[in-house]
Amino acid sequence: LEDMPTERLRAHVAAELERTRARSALLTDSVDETDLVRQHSPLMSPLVWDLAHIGNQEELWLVRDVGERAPVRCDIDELYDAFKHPRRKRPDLPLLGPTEARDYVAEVRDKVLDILDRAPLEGRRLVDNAFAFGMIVQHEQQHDETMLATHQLRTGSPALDAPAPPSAPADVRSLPGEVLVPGGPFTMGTSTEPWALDNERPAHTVDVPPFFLDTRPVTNGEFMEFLAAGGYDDPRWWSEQGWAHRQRAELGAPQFWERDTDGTWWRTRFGRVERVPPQEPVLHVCYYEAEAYARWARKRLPTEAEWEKAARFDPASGRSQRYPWGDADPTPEHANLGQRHLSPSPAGSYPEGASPLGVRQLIGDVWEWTSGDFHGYPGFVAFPYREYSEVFFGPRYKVLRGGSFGTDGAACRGTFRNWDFPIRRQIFCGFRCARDPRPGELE
Ligand code: AVJ
Ligand code: FE
Repeated sequence: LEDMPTERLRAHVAAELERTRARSALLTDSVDETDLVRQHSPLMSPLVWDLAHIGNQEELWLVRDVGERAPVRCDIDELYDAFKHPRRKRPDLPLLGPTEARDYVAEVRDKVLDILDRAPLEGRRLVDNAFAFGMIVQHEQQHDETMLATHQLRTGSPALDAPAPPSAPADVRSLPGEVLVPGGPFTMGTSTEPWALDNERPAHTVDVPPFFLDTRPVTNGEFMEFLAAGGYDDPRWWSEQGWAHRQRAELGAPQFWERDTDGTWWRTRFGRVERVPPQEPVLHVCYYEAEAYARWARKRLPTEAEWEKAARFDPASGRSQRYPWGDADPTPEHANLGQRHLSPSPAGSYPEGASPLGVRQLIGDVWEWTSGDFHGYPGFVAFPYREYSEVFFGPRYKVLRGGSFGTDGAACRGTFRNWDFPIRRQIFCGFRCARDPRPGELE
């Protein structure tokens, strides 16, 4: 992107805006008006709020700021300010209705495409403008994933459809369960990735001691073994906070799972009930469930630096790559991204997306819980506004890495950081395990 001539950059941004809007339209046109304005869970906004919020952010940053144009609507900013109203209160607001919201986002978009044609994109001011467009594309894609999570929580007949992901590649059986990531420094974060958000910056050196990392995310089948071993009833495996939450929330299985009288596990996904597929990465577990499984398996969750080193560091060159497979943008052969499928792919998929050390599915499929709290890197500078990341820094949030099948490729890379409360599981979250070398194991 940084080397693209201006006209190609404009065409690229226009195409990304259009592609993203097509997905937002599908997520909001596939349900009826009642479902658009209804709250499907107190954790989520009504879909019609997300839609107008996408348009409002685009208006604030591109129409008013970059374009220096008059407001499209100056009366609704407060309604769509995520910091003014918690999600659970949003259905009670005098929101734009479905038709009004669609007209609003279309009007904003017309102005934005005109601004994109005229605004300078090069030089100092230009770099900022190009970033503002990239930020807005990613913002809409993030809300598309949030809306997909709302679809998962919605009850009623299925609204979305997509082809099943390809079955596991033939070499899965010979894939080692874990790899050794050698100790030593690597470059974490980025100062050059053009669309990287403030919390991914700047690039800095981190020394990571040697550790083992699973080559695949933990599967449903493995998680069922934890269940069958009584893992949810044994406080030994849970942290103190985790056990307190497990008790309070009466956790007994991943969200959306149900066991029939034969003991078979079923799950509801996007309105369809199916047997839990054992080879698929486990989904919809909170941080505490992931932590308990890992302890039961005599492993642990990776730190954020470990995860990123495994995902980016190439021991041959000593360099950190943009993605596990190199620097090329993701293709369907690399990773399950972009809501192409409505589920993760079987564990061990995407050999072409493997890291230099042979770790698979670091990008796509399921967001992976890390043990890291969400903090700014050394030298962090809030950009373009404190509310994007900085106000969330601290021990309340855990970092998730790698994106899910619901994350778009343009909003996901080796440096990308997502964060959420450790009790959340309605997002498309799973995990993989790491461990320290055993005494003498590396001699
Ligand atoms: C990065 C997913 C935690 O949804 O709160 C959307 C993304 N920021 N609008 C969120 C975001 C502002 C953010 N997450
Ligand atoms: Fe937002």
